[in-house]
Amino acid sequence: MSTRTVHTVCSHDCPDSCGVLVTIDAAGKATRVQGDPSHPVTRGFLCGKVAKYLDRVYAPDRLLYPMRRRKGAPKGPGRELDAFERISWDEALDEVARRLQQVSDEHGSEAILPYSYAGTIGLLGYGSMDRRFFHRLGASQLGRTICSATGGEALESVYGIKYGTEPEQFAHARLILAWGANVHGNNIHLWPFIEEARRNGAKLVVIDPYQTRTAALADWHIPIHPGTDAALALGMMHVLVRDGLCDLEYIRENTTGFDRLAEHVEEYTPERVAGITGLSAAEVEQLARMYGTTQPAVIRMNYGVQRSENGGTAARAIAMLPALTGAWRYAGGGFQLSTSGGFPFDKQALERPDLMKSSPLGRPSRVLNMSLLGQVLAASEPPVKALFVYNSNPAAIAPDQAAVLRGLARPDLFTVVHEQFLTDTADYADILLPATTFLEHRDIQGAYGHYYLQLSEQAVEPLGEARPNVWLFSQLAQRMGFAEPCFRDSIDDLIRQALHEGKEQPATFRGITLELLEKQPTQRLRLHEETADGKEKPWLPFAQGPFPTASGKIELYSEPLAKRGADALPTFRPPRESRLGREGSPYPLEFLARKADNYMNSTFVNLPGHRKLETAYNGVLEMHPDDAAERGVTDGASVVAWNGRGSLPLVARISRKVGRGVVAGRLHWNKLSAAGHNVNLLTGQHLTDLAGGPALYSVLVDVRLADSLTNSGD
Ligand SMILES: Nc1nc2c(c(=O)[nH]1)N[C@H]1C(S)=C(S)[C@@H](COP(=O)(O)OP(=O)(O)OC[C@H]3O[C@@H](n4cnc5c(=O)[nH]c(N)nc54)[C@H](O)[C@@H]3O)O[C@H]1N2
Ligand SMILES: Nc1nc2c(c(=O)[nH]1)N[C@H]1C(S)=C(S)[C@@H](COP(=O)(O)OP(=O)(O)OC[C@H]3O[C@@H](n4cnc5c(=O)[nH]c(N)nc54)[C@H](O)[C@@H]3O)O[C@H]1N2
Ligand code: SF4
Ligand SMILES: [Mo]
Repeated sequence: MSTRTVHTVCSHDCPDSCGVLVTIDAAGKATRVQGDPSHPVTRGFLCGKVAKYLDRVYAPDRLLYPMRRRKGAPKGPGRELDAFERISWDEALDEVARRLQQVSDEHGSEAILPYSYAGTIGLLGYGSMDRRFFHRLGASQLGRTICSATGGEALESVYGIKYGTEPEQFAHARLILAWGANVHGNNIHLWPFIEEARRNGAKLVVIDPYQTRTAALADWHIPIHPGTDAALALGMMHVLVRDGLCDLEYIRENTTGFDRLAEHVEEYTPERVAGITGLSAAEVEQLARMYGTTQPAVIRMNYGVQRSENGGTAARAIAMLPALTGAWRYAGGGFQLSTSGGFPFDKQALERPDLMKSSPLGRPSRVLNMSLLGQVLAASEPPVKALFVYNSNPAAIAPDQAAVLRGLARPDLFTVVHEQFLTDTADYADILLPATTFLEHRDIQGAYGHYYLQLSEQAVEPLGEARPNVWLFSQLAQRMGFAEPCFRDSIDDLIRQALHEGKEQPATFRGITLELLEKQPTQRLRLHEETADGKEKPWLPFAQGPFPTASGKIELYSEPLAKRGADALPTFRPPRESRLGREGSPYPLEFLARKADNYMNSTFVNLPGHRKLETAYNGVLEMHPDDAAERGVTDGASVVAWNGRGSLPLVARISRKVGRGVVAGRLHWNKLSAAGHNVNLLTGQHLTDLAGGPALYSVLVDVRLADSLTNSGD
């Protein structure tokens, strides 16, 4: 057989979910990856991270065999693979099953905690057989809050569902606000649509405390003070109401609570908002008037906003703006945070929460918040005695790293890690299991940045003895003696269940079956109606109600939140770790513990080619010249950024990418960093105002010159 091409989907945690074509040679080896040109949104190109994906798949440091920690080898970094001995899959599965059973017998099944996030966002790899397994086991449930839960709850509180403007429609916008959204770095496939709009005269405004590539390319960059977005949105509302720029007809028909909101925003005058956000009053006016007088106007808010302590409220307030101006009526107008509400997969069938009833507990188990991993491992009742990590690298990505690492180092904690590489977390494993990449298994995938469902075919045989998540948890279920037939479901069974095949399918999935996906792997969700003459109508998700909220309207005032004692109307409160909320704190600088443009959270950091592209930022702290001068810090100086949670050695880069009072660093691997820690040494376990997310972007630090440290970050 000669070469062939297989359709796959990039499964990294990115809004774009690119279609990826993989070329396979006669020997079954992948020789090339390229963007699928027929994908209407991702249109044939890949980001720099994945364009070199074969470097990752065939990396010499891939984990290829199950391994067990050698007797006496201490947990933690420093010994690489020497700490482990190779074992067979049979031995590994037997041992894991035996140890989990033992923990369950001795401490109760809730002493077992799965820890997973979005290493793959392939539907089955992200959550299917694994969920079934832990539900049946009676393990603690994991509150998956680390990324988007806060913003998701905010959006649902206003609109009832996570829908947003289609990316294709951005081309028709006249005004685009990228609000806490690093489009160019994190969501590159939206960029060509924005450029198309700009060629037709649209303006791009970026609201971000950091001058990202997106901001540098914008018509107007507003370097807002971190955590003050709610105030800006409320100030914009003040001007919209005051100057009669609201679409009162839209508001009357579709929203509830407008009168109360209008009264509430009276106090958010441009002058007051200026004092909070760092903009001038004239800029607040200008932004509000620009937004209120331009249609179609679209807001691309990404998850940057909701990572601050009161980010849930901020996200709510920003999400309300298009409801006030009626921007939802226009093709190319509206708002996008996530499109995931477009994919009504049958989660009940996939995850089977009902299996908790058949567990030793006989009831739903407790939920432990993944953003509090440090605390959870230090103290919970019953204590966590077994941790099963997959799709995640908590040693690097979870906040308050010192606490997390203390927990992972506990000798009495039995830790399983299913991974592709020897990550910072894998260094703490008792049993280390090799996982496949998206080229090596079949899955289906929705997206959170567009409305196409795709089949990701298996392109190559698994490397070494690497195995997919579904296989692992199915095998473990057999080892544990779980008799339910669902544990023997194949990947294809799971796909059919997810699509509600054989049942009444939700309207947006109508006719989408595995069989169809095998013929045409990219399927547009059935959202669009046709006009009488056969043309397609633009899909306007919120042009009119009813809305899936309690009131059936867009909720500008939220009764459900009021009932929980939360702010029914969005109200600005400064994060405690911020310049306005710091009262008594000795740490004056706001620290942005950012993502890297050339990594995906902590993924790709181990690959030399990717690391090279990030050279300018690895181990670097960006500082405003005035903040640096005050501390005698010069460009290239070794510094320490510190707070009550830790001291992190970094190299200073004097930069106007950050404003006065803000410093920034980027995610990395601990063990490839100078002092064995990354930026999460400084982030904390304080939570956001909605859904218990991590306040990763509400962090105060101070910075001083290092005594005599040299930094080896490459
Ligand atoms: N290259 C790359 N792409 C990625 C990722 C990656 O690590 N690298 N991660 C992926 C993941 S997991 C996600 S969730 C998405 C997230 O995509 P984004 O939401 O775009 O991600 P962030 O970089 O967290 O935040 C966006 C911007 O918000 C800014 N920001 C921080 N605090 C505030 C604030 O208080 N107000 C405002 N207005 N802005 C603020 C940050 O400076 C940042 O530039 O990206 C995905 N894509
Ligand atoms: N300081 C700071 N901290 C952050 C963030 C930040 O912006 N700043 N961002 C936060 C956000 S938005 C997120 S989403 C989280 C992300 O946190 P994580 O979801 O933990 O993301 P990654 O760091 O990409 O680690 C995912 C791991 O899963 C592995 N993996 C990939 N595919 C598979 C698979 O099929 N099976 C198995 N078993 N493993 C697989 C990869 O090799 C990788 O090591 O980090 C959060 N932490
Ligand atoms: S990381 Fe995002 S942009 Fe890059 S290939 Fe994957 S889906 Fe596309
Ligand atoms: Mo994320």
